[in-house]
Amino acid sequence: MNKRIFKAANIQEAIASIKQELGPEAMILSTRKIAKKPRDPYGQEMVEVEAGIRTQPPDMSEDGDLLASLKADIAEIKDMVALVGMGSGMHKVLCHQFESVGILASFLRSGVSESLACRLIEKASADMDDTLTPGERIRRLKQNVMHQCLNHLSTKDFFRRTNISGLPHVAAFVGPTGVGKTTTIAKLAAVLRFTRKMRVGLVSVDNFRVGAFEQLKAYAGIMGLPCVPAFSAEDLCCALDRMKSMDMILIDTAGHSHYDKERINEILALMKTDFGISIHLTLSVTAESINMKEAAQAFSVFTPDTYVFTKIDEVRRCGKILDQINEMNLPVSLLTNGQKVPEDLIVPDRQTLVKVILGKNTKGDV
Ligand SMILES: Nc1nc2c(ncn2[C@@H]2O[C@H](COP(=O)(O)OP(=O)(O)O)[C@@H](O)[C@H]2O)c(=O)[nH]1
Ligand SMILES: [Mg+2]
Repeated sequence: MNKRIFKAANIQEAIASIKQELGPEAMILSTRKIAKKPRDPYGQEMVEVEAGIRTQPPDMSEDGDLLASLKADIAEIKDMVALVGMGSGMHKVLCHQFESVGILASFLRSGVSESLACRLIEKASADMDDTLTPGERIRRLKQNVMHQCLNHLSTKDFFRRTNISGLPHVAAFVGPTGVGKTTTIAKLAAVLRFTRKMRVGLVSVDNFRVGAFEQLKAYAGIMGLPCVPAFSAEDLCCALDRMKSMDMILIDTAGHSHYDKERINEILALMKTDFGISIHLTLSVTAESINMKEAAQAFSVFTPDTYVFTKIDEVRRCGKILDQINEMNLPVSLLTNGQKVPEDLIVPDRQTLVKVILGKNTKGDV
């Protein structure tokens, strides 16, 4: 047996690294928690997992496929049994709905938190028909879980031509510094202008003159779109008034730390205009779940209409999106998957979103 020790911030990350580095046949041999060092203020509790893989390839007979699938099942069950005790919710799920082992493992591998995964499975297994055969139960459970996920998630393409009122749709992007707001606006502006043939104007709202305008202006210059800065509520009203003939006006906001409540409130006050502005909360999936949650809370003062999740190309698992939507339920309007403007932009439908989150197809196959 070829054994290795993996350390990670949590069990999901450890399993993901094990599966990636040792493959699906890897077995978990032992787990332990490593307490946070009391003297290190930045230290975190970690988990240490010993995993191993057989060095000899298994004998393949005529029933090789069946054998391989049985072995994978057994390895998965061993994984899960080894994990019992790491969290109370998981323990409950495994005791009461043992057939959900594979589903739970799938969720954890996608990066969905253990507590949400357990809750979804518990809900999905409520009212299950006791007369079903084990095979049918699993199939039904998978369908129910997928149903739960789909019920949680919604998408909305906010950026269609809808100016029946004769006024442009004004959409502002808010979120922490560096998440990709300006880049996303540039991508979206290009799609709206060149694919959807809309008239598009850009405004950069900045309460601190940090030079955010230049970046947007450069993109606007390439696409031949009007672009103006606004440093006050009056500036913004003027800018929106000047762009009245547009179909869509996209507002970029200067990035601020989500801990800087004062600056966030200044931007909020600045955007209080008579134009109805839709708000799109932009969050990067590279952030840790807890930071994403805190940022979303800080920017919730804008009462956002949709989420934009950026940088999905930079992570292996996007399950945290499901956790974030569970925290604050909003439809997802856009996803971004790279730095290329305008290519790396996705206007997702629900199926695409589930696929991104769970990394799977959506026909009951969690
Ligand atoms: N990998 C990756 N990088 C991105 C994506 N979107 C934006 N970026 C990069 O993130 C950095 C910050 O982007 P920017 O638009 O200036 O962020 P802002 O501060 O929110 O406006 C830049 O280097 C972008 O190229 C994405 O979807 N994937
Ligand atoms: Mg910016």
